[in-house]
Amino acid sequence: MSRFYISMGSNMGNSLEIFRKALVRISEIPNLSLVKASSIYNTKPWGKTDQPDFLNAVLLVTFHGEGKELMRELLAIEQEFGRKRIVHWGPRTLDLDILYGEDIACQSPLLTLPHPFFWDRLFVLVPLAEITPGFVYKGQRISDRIHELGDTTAVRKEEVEWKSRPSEK
Ligand code: PH2
Ligand code: MG
Ligand code: MG
Repeated sequence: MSRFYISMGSNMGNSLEIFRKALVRISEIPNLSLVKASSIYNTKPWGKTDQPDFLNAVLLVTFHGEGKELMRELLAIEQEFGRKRIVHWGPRTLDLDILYGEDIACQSPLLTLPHPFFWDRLFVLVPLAEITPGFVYKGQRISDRIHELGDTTAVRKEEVEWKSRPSEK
């Protein structure tokens, strides 16, 4: 069993509804348990800036199986929500990336772990720090990395409820 961090991103369609439904679908992946989900954040586009703002969130899950199997499940869920790969880093209904697996390195066409850019992107580091404030990568604390990257105004927490509470189901 391994612990994986997954990022969710969307800037096309009804992103909040997509996040709510996708979280249910992710929880249903065989051999997976959802441990924590961050709040949802409204974020300025990173890399390719001429596109709408995103919603982003980060999940911590445990999964009995390899990263590649988990990635295949996540790609299938992206497809369910109408993901079309047209523009590199362009607008998308749902992007599910595995950011990091504890004690896991992986280099294949399907999956590279750790994710090559995760430590540079505030839109994943801020939600990741919310669920795991003690996260350390290559000897650096996540809080120090966020401080180093600076402009956190590009990442704003949305005051919305999106995880179904235990009483609801
Ligand atoms: N995803 C990208 C490129 N840029 N910017 C934000 N704010 N959020 C994203 O999820 C995102 C991005 C490619 O995956
Ligand atoms: Mg991505
Ligand atoms: Mg992706």
